[in-house]
Amino acid sequence: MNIALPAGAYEVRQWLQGAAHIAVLTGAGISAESGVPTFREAQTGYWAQFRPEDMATEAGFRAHPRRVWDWYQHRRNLLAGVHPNAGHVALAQFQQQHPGRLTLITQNVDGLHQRAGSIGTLCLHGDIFADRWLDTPRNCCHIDHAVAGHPPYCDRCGNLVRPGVVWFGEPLPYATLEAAQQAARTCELMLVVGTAGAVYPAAGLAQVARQACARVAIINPAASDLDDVAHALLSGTAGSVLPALLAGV
Ligand code: BV8
Repeated sequence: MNIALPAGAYEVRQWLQGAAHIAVLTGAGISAESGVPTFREAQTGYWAQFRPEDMATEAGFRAHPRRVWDWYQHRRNLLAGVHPNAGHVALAQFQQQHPGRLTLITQNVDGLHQRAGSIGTLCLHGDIFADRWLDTPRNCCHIDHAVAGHPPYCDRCGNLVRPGVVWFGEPLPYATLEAAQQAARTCELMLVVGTAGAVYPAAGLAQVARQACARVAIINPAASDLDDVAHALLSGTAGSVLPALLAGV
């Protein structure tokens, strides 16, 4: 294999070759090379412009529904113009070539893993393209009958439409989190790709894998809060490291 790999990658490839079950946890960084801003990077991250508690909480939405709705619409519009990158594609191709061997867990809501062809993706934080009513279960009308607005609303009961993502302070979908924890407990190797490791319980999955005696390898061009959980740190981008790492395994 003549593709440049960062230090430590050959050892991780050996772990990959020997692993019957691999878990992969991804964060916003895997979509960076698709042109999607990450959250916490100081210069360009979304949070550099906004406070998370203002934009990704129910309280923030109730306080300023238009501002939060328009921020999500801005992100949806941006996502409509981007494509999965080589990192997303490498994971999807591995899943297709090795059915059932790789469980993909993502914190991302952008849908790029699914668009790359990944199957059974465990979306811990929901889907930015899914809408739902803010107040449930008020069965006043079907969400498809919401009146257009910023945000759309029910003109009979005033319920608001909100993005179908998991905001801070909200529980993760139980079955999805359970499946992710099971994958972390039973894998021989966990790849942690493109996450600062600051958001829980998602970030805790790396520790779960480690405690279950799995090898943990991080792929990230920078340090992360999970570095001390890892057996290997591969310094590089998802779009360059994943294709080289997974090719021919
Ligand atoms: C909950 C959806 C309980 C919305 C998001 C334990 C300890 C401490 C705190 C808590 C804890 N348990 C719970 C909490 C509170 C909170 C939390 O974790 N707070 C943190 C900030 C301290 N967690 C919650 O509130 C969670 N809910 O626990 O509920 C509960 C139970 C029952 C009943 C009621 C309540 C919910 C958290 C989910 C929040 N929603 N997103 C949206 O997207 O708009 S989080 C948001 O952050 C995104 O999902 C994002 O993916 C995620 C994590 O960020 P990262 O993916 O890591 O992105 P970031 O920008 O930070 O980093 C990018 C990384 O990529 C960097 O490291 C960079 O170096 C790297 N990179 C850049 N380029 C590349 C690259 N890597 C590879 N290649 C590249 N090219």
